[in-house]
Amino acid sequence: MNLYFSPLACSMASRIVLYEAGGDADFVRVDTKAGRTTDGDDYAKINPKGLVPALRTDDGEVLTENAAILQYLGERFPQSGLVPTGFNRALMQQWLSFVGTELHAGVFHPLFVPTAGPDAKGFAREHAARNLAYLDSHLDGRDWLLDRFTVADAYLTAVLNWAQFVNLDLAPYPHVAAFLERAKARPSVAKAMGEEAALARPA
Ligand SMILES: N[C@@H](CCC(=O)N[C@@H](CS)C(=O)NCC(=O)O)C(=O)O
Repeated sequence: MNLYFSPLACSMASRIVLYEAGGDADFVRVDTKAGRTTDGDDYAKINPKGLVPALRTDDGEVLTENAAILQYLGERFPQSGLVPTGFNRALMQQWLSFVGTELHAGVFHPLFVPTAGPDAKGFAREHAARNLAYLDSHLDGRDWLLDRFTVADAYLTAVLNWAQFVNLDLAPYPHVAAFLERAKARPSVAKAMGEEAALARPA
């Protein structure tokens, strides 16, 4: 299995899930700007959208989109309990969707992208205030999004970790900030973040 990733990008959620589950993969770094893997392969032939993550399964199939990859990985290691069953599974999908649309695409994407102007960035910060307040109230009295750590928490961890890079203060959302610290204390997250931070640092 190959996981195509860029350091500290959303693809880190899949690395966290693999470490949580005790799974293994070949991690293939992608320079998304150049459209190449570090092996020199044309990434457009792997994921025509040019984005990480992408996963090549042991059967040679390619899967893209965080929500799909995370669920696939969680189910591949059912003993991990990272994908719940029954109604909790639907709740987990609800949170995957919230993280992917309201936070990743709605807040952090416009804050990161240099071509998003002041209006777009202002909208993103308003969107952040509304959605982080909602998340904060949900996390009041809870450790994780559901009653245990799931793949949705791995995605939320990767996304919230970007707040430091876009000057988004989490202090007004103490339960969100506490979630991030709790997640960082998990061995899987500490390992994934440590490895990817080292790769992101200029040599
Ligand atoms: N909808 C996609 C979004 C993936 C995405 O935005 N990936 C970012 C990294 S977090 C990326 O590859 N950006 C590179 C670029 O825009 O050139 C998913 O959920 O997988």
